[in-house]
Amino acid sequence: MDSKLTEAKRQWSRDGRLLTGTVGDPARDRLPPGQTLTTGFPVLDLGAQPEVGPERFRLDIDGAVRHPLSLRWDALMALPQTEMVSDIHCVTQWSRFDNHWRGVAATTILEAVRPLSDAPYVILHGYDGYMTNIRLDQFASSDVILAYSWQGAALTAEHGGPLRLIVPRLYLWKSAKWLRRIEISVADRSGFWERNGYHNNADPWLEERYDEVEAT
Ligand SMILES: Nc1nc2c(c(=O)[nH]1)N[C@H]1C(S)=C(S)[C@@H](COP(=O)(O)O)O[C@H]1N2
Ligand SMILES: [Mo]
Repeated sequence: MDSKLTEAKRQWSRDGRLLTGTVGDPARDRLPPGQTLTTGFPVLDLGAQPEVGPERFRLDIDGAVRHPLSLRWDALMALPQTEMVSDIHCVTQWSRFDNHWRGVAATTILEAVRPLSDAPYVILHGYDGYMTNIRLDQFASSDVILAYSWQGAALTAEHGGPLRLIVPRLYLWKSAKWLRRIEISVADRSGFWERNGYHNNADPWLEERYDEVEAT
């Protein structure tokens, strides 16, 4: 999956592009450093938007867990449902406030599968082959949701429908679209953008856009 896009992004990473060199404070500001507010909802992905109808849909939650699950759409809907409102921040510098999501809380999933105590990482897999990694404590945050609805309507395929993850406290590349598998893992493993120069941790308030790059 190498391309002009990933080469350009690796160059940005080497150059430290977009870095302002400031640290944001979520208690004081709503917009993280270097971000611009948008009211639209740009679409960003690797270009292959898979069609995942309810028949084909499966969500596996497996790896280092006591009770692995392979959920069909109906089984997912039978879990407790919730609604959340959050701001999202994309590394390409747009942020969007007050996104209303409906779905299943990540904490609900974790209660069902029960991760083993020595497994502190989560690897997220999309139907398009996309992968990204976060820590289990980040995934277990009460604002993380497996979302199938945005602003009161079914999540569109271009934004990751039928089901995507939303991790509002991290840059949006950590929020896997077309969610296929949640793998609880003993070891950390870099995902697609993490291997292409993006920061492993992705905290927008610390401007963790790129790996090992100092702001200039
Ligand atoms: N499965 C999958 N998830 C993905 C991506 C992708 O290519 N495939 N791109 C990521 C990136 S880089 C971004 S910025 C956000 C964009 O989400 P949006 O298109 O809804 O704005 O999705 C993330 N999740
Ligand atoms: Mo992105």
